[in-house]
Amino acid sequence: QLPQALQPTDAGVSKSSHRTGMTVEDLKQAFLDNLFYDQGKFPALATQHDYYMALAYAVRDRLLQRWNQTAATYTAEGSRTVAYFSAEFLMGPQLGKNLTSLGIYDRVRDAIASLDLDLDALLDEEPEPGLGNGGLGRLAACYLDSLATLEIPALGYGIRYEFGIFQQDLQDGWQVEKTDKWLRLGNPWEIKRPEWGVEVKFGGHTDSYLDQDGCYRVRWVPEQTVMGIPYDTPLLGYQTATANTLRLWTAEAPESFNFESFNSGDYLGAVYEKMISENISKVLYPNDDSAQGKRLRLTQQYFFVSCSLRDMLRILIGQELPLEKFHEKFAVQLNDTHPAIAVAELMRLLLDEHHLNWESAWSITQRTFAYTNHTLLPEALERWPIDLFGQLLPRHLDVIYEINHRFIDEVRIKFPGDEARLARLSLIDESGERYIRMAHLACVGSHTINGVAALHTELLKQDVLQDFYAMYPHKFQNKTNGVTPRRFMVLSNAKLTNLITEKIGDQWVKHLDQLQQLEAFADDPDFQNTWREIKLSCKRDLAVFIQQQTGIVVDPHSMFDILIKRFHEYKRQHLDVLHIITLYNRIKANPDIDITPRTFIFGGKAAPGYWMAKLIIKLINSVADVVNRDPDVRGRLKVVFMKNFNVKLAQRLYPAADLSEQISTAGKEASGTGNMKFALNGALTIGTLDGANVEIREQVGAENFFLFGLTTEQVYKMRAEGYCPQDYYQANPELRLALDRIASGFFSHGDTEVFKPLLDGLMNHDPYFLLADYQSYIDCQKEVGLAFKDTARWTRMSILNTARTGTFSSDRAIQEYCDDIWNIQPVKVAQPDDVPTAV
Ligand code: GL9
Repeated sequence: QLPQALQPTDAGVSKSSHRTGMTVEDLKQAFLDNLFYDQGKFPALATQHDYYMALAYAVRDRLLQRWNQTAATYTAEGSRTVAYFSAEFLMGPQLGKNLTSLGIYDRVRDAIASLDLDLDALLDEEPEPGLGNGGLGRLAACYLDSLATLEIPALGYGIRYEFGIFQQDLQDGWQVEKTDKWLRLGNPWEIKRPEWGVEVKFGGHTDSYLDQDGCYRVRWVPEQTVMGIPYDTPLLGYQTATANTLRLWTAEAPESFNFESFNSGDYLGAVYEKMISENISKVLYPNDDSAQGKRLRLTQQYFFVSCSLRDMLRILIGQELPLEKFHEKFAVQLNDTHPAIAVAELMRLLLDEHHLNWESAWSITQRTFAYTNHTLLPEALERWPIDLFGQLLPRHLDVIYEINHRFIDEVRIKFPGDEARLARLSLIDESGERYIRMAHLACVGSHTINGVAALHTELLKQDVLQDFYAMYPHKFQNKTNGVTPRRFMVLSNAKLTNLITEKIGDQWVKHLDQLQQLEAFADDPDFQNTWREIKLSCKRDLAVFIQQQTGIVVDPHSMFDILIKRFHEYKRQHLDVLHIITLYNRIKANPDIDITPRTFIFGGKAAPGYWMAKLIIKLINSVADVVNRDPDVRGRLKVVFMKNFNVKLAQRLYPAADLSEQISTAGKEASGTGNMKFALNGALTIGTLDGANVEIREQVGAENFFLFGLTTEQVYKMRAEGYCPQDYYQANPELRLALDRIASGFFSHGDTEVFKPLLDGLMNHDPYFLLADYQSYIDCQKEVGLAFKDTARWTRMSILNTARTGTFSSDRAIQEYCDDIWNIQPVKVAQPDDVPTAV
């Protein structure tokens, strides 16, 4: 029951009519009013973007009604809340998503059509909020969708980067980066909350003093202050009234920042300071799976973590709860180590600002945080040079030393006399230049540590975090990743969604396991036909788009063989290229050879400083140029690189895929989530036993999955015994021909230098075992080609892939986090219609 003061939330607010009404007429009227009153336009002057904004605001009004209701409910009930801390949230466009959640997609289409406008064109106007690099940021977005859909009180906390992930362009086949000005035309989904701004301090030094009670205390005397200003975006669950909040922080100069310099005439100095402050939230670091150790990056991490913890304390105190209940009110999930500084910051806040003793503060801290590890790559483990860290956060350095001191004592008791172990476990790396190890801080400061796929969690326990596993075995859990079927099926694949709903009803959208019911139709010829027609129709849509974007004509009847993900050597996009070249060479040797026609589609960005990844992009485009033009190929092979891969583009690609390429070196990909999106949309996977591929194969059945390549154990063994890629080159004529063709300049207008670094790397080191896995991949691809020709078999496999991937819903993953890590229950929010209306 809501207390009187909060009931109802919309007392005095104009309701029904077009402000919140859900009829086609209401929606149309809201749209027209917004165009006039918010955009200040009438049709003769309005742009497509004005129309998009008018519609977005109409939709937002409906969200706000539910959002206020949700906030009132949570406040009244003092609900336990998940705080998901993440430096990245790759949300994707919001308009379509919100129409789906509200269940008004078709009505809005009609309302818009009745004005002779096209909803698809308006949806296309929305710029992508690209506040993430890839899998890790998109996972955070899927999890927020599931949290709201499962009616779990939750806040996403992160950074409102002014420039998100760069836009990728191609020049002469090379990647070039352009800044992403996603906020240029305004963001209708966010609400600025300056009244909840907080101050964040940096730099300076610490000193000690005796307080009034004669207690020895430490105080931080910082040098610089910036303001963190929150911007809130409502996130509505799928056909629930629960609208949670994504709260992203922008850095601003504090109001009083420049009075002295300003008054002393140093106007430029004052403006400079403002500029420095605003730099903090200016741009997303575009590195995926690698850490750089840059000062601004640590500043960003501390900035958003400090803002968020202060915000949570405000909420706690506002609800008149004592500090000792912080961990009862909030469960904080650390999305990788990017927010791990939160462990030290919460300690500092409790000790220095709220005067708790160490034991109480530490107990609260450890019971608050849980940490998700997302990578096995050593280069991705964040470490901060002590000097840099101490300059920026001197007080936190003290706190970390003290945490370490107590932790090392604990280790000493458990493993007496094991000095090497102490050095390995220490929060401080002292093997050379001294560093703070953020993963160690996260492990010590959290009650639970989880990996993101079964294999990944095992490898964490045996390898990367084995000493922590020995120390705290009870802390380790697996939480296999999941993806939201709302965005990656309902919103992006309406045709398949409708077919499935016709067959098994609509409950599968929230209970994805129910897709199992499709198994009954896997061999039904009528169902198979419809299934095939839908896939073909999705491929036709994509073919049109490909032609618009690239000028390349592709055949929708050919196999759409898709590899989309960030570019990285371990993901082995170049292995796919070796397959293309091998097929091409076979055609050149025997132009009448019978091969299954394929369209190879690539997409993905390379980190701007990752030269080898950029060279692989260039290679794909170079091979594409030759293969696509060669008349001998007779259209049997097409190679397409779709530039600027992002959520928007991804939504066009998954539904049209026949084959999903998941070909990383075993033991390198923590999970992958694209693999799940493909399988859900009925694509078959060719993949290694890596990440979640292992579990996907278990679910869909080995006979419905194309497996190739070395296992993790075999890779480890080969590495230990000394791997010689040259041997494979010498022994395999097709492999040799493929590599020689690249080296000869065949794909580079005679230039024999350009791909040399790539080839030298493969021939001499090949750390990702391409040459070792080549033949197995080629053989497996042959199986794929044959299977595709057997349409009944292929369709059956495709149906079974969709039917058996329900477990990869992010709802399943989030339910496990709720039960096993957060200990949190849903809170029912009343639907607007159930709410008593104000008179
Ligand atoms: C990643 C892993 O590499 C993926 O295998 C995993 O699926 C996701 C989500 O758990 O996390 N870790 C990581 O640093 N990135 C991942 O994708 N990087 C990016 O965000 C691109």
